[in-house]
Amino acid sequence: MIAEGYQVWGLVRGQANPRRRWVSRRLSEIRFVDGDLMDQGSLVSAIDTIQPDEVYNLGAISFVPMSWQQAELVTEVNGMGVLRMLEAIRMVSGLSGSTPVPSGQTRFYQASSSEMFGKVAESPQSESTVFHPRSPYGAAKAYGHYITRNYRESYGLYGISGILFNHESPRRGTEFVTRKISLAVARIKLGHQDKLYLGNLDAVRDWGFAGDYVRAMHLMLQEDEPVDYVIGTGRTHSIRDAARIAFEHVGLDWEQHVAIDPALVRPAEVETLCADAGNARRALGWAPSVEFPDLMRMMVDSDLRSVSRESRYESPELVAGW
Ligand code: G4F
Repeated sequence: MIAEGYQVWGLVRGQANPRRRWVSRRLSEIRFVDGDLMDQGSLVSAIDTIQPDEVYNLGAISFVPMSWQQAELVTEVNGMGVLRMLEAIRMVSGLSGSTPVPSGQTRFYQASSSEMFGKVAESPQSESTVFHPRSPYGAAKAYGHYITRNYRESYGLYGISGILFNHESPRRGTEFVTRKISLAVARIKLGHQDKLYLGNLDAVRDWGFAGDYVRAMHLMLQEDEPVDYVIGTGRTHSIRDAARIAFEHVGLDWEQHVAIDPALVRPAEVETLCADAGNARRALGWAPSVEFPDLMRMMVDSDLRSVSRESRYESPELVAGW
């Protein structure tokens, strides 16, 4: 976005948030505004201060297992937080539903999720597939999806939802399965760890490269009319495949190192996800550029470099057992 000439602002929650420093060190052009998806007034103030052309709501508690432990909090942030952001844009833009929509209004992108499909009604999943969420996280995301559509229909607000399937990169949090595997493979290869504990190896996901998915989000908001799109590769792999590819990349046999921890199996699992992103391909000209085996290898290589640099590289999440 910065390369395209945008002035980018980040909404920062909480006092002395360490991510602010992390982002500033890498992208000094980014400016920050304080705000919290749990606090309506702070969002109105942020939108009023910046008067943004485009708002990307990627703010969420994104780790699905957390949503069984703190269901109310996840619902507040991931569901009600979307409503609060829409209200902030509506109020500052003066959208009432009965007066004409002003030109040059703020455009809103909501990060919807393939978790909404949950116990899938059909395969692959497209924009018209019915939702059956399997977690409080998925249910909250479904609310965010529908309320975005409702503000579009009620107030003429330019709001869209991108239904993104799993997207990964070397920056992925170490609690998510691809990065948990890539970091463990690097640590095992370099002699810092022996076993990798995982949950359900049979779950199947449609994984893509996060950089491609960010490009899709931007493309969606440039359309004349607001339309929701599914974004994914249409290719699937199991957790077992992901582990095999990652261990093979460093010349190790995954079966020698992977063990099952039943505590990591979820109360209700999303067994399989596979995207039909045909509409995005046709309307936006979007296509993924990285195949999943190459993505896993990219993540393992990055973690090999990190672990070699900091020989005791250990993430708090791994220490906590996730
Ligand atoms: O990597 P995961 O934790 O991602 P999950 O639950 O699919 O959610 C991610 O993608 C969603 C889009 O579909 C986003 F909305 C969401 O915010 C997040 O980014 O788990 C993937 C699969 C699951 O089926 C899980 O049961 O991997 C399985 N798995 C098996 N063992 C494990 C583990 N997942 C984790 N995190 N850790 C394990 O040890």
